Amino acid sequence: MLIRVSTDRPVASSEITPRAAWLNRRDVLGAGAALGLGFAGVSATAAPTPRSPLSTDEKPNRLSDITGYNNFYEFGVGKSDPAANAGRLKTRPWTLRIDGLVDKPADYALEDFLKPLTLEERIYRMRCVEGWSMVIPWLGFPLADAISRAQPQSAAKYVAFETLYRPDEMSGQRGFPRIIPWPYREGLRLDEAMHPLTILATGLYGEPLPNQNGAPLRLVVPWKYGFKGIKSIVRLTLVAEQPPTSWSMIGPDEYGFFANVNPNVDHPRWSQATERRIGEGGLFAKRLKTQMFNGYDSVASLYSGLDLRANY
Ligand SMILES: Nc1nc2c(c(=O)[nH]1)N[C@H]1C(S)=C(S)[C@@H](COP(=O)(O)O)O[C@H]1N2
Ligand SMILES: [Mo]
Repeated sequence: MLIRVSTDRPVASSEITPRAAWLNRRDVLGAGAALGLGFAGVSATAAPTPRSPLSTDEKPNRLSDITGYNNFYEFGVGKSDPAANAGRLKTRPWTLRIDGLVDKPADYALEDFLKPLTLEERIYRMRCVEGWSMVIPWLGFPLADAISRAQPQSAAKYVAFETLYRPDEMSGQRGFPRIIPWPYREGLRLDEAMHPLTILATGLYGEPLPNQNGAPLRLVVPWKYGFKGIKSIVRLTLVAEQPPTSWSMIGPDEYGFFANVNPNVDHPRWSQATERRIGEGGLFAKRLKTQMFNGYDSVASLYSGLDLRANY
């Protein structure tokens, strides 16, 4: 695939900001100042706490890599398409529906939903099934907090997620052929969803989430391949059976439901044993060895008794 290098820099000034500087800026954000991102940021509604102990110590990617090299097919299939096209998406007002097997189904105005939550920073490795990885400083809160608020019933075993469907603002949804059946859908088993490493992100690098990264709310599951990290979420549904997902609908032999990072299971068309860290030495950079569960070993107990070759 042709890799185009984006020149679109939605947050140009902070492109190569050293960590210390953006921590300070984040404090400013916590005090309520929104930094020219076009809306009063969701991330600014709660002052973020210090960095989570769940974070990695790896050096985060540059902001320009994180915001310029994206998969978000609602805005096109090229890596720089989301940066070029996602500016049209209106992220306010935004409604999050939580329904299905819960005692308290509701349509939440996102701002109200986020107000009582404390955002924390987590620096997570992210591994795309296409063979590249990034390290991203997310701002977010445990998905478990959102799910608990709706009071799941005992019959609920999975969570189904849906992205916004709004072809007027999402050019990729107007295209032909339809790349995937919209809306984009994902799913987690309930115990995966409730795991403390699983977060809903509202920001990165201490600022509100750029549209191309899934504003205003996206899933981050660091031990799974990137496609599980559904963006611009409008609905969470608690269900009894494993829900269909976009990628397992179009390529069940290539993209399994579990999608745990596993260097021992090849994608049918390429190896999953190594990865290229975006931003380091271009195409000729030494490839890194991919770690089981992307290095997040503490999740292994979720899968005891499950054959991870058959359940990829
Ligand atoms: N709605 C939606 N969510 C999506 C995608 C998409 O096309 N649409 N792409 C997925 C894939 S394949 C990856 S690797 C990650 C990329 O997230 P990032 O652009 O924030 O790095 O988003 C995931 N979430
Ligand atoms: Mo991906």
